[in-house]
Amino acid sequence: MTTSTPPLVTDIFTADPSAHVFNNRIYVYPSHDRETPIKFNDKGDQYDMVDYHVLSMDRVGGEVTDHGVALKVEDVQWASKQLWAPDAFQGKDGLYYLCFPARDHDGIFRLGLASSSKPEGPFTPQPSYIPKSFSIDPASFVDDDGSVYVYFGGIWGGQLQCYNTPTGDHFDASQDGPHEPTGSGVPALCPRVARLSDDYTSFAEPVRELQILAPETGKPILADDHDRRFFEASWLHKKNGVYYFSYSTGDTHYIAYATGDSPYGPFTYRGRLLEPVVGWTTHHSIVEHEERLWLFHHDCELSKGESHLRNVKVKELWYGKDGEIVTEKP
Ligand code: FUB
Repeated sequence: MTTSTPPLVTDIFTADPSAHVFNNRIYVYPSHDRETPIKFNDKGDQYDMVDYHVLSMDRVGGEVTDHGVALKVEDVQWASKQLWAPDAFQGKDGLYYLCFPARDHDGIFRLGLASSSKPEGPFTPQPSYIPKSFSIDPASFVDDDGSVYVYFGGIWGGQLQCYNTPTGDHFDASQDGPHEPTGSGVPALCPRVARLSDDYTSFAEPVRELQILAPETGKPILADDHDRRFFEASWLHKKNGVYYFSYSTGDTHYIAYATGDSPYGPFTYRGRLLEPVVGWTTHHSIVEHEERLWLFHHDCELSKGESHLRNVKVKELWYGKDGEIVTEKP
C-alpha cells in the first residue's frame, strides 16, 4: 500500500488530479467528490459529482488556493450528471479550456469543453458535447507544434466496452457495467485519442485506438493481463522527444506507463509508477515544475477508506538513465 504526502486540501474531497503549469504556477484540475446515499456499484453511480473546483500553488509544498466553483453540471446544457475526471489546456487563442466527461441526457458518457480567460475559471461550457466523443477521463496534451490531443476512455462504469469500433459509432447498452473482453489471446480494449480542431469545438479526425504493447512479444497487451491492461485514467506527457502514456489498471489498482515516439503510439509497456492506494480507484497526472517531476494522485485517507470520497496528494518521480521513470530518488 502506498503512503505519501498529506492531502493537498482537507475541507473538500478531491480526486483525479490533472496538474499543469500555467504562468509558472501549478494548477490542479480535480474531480470534486461529495457524500451521497447512492450505494457502491460497478457502474460507479456513487461517484455523483456536480461541480469542479480548481486548486493552485506556486510550488509543491506551498500554500494551496482553492479557487471555488469553476463549473457546475446545472450550467452544462448537454449533461445530466456525474462530472468525472477533468483536464485543462491552454489554446493557441490564449484561452484556457476545461475538458470534462459527464453523462448526457440518455445516460451515455460524453466529453465536453468549457473555456475561460483565466486558468482557474470560471469556465463557460460549449452548448454541445464534442461530436463523436464517448466514454470518460479526457486528458489533453499540447504538442510542441500547438496541436491538442485528447486521450480518453475507461472500461466498466466508463462504458468503453460498449463500443465495438475504434470510433465508437454504436452504443451497446447491454455491455454497460463491469464487462470487458476475456479469453486466451484476446487483446485488451484500447484507450482512444483524437486531435482537436483548431477552434476547439470538435475532433479534427476520426478517433483512433492507442495500442499498448507488451515488451516481451511486441503485441498488444492481452485482456486477461489485468496487472498491465488499460482500465482508465489516461495521461500523456513528453520528455526529450519521448511520449509517455500512463494509466490506471483499475481492478489491480496500479498506475502503469508505456512509452512511444508519436502522440498516436504505439506505446510499449515500461512499468509501474504507483502501487495500490487506500480506496478502489487510482488516478494521476505527471507534471514537471522547476526541473522536478511530480506525480499528483489520490487516495482515501481523509475519509478512512470510503472509495468515493477521495483526496489529492503529490509525490516526486525521477527519470532514470534510459528514460525510464523511477519512484525512488536515484
Ligand atoms: O472520479 C470518477 C472516476 O473514478 C474517474 O473518472 C476514474 O478515473 C476514477 O478515478
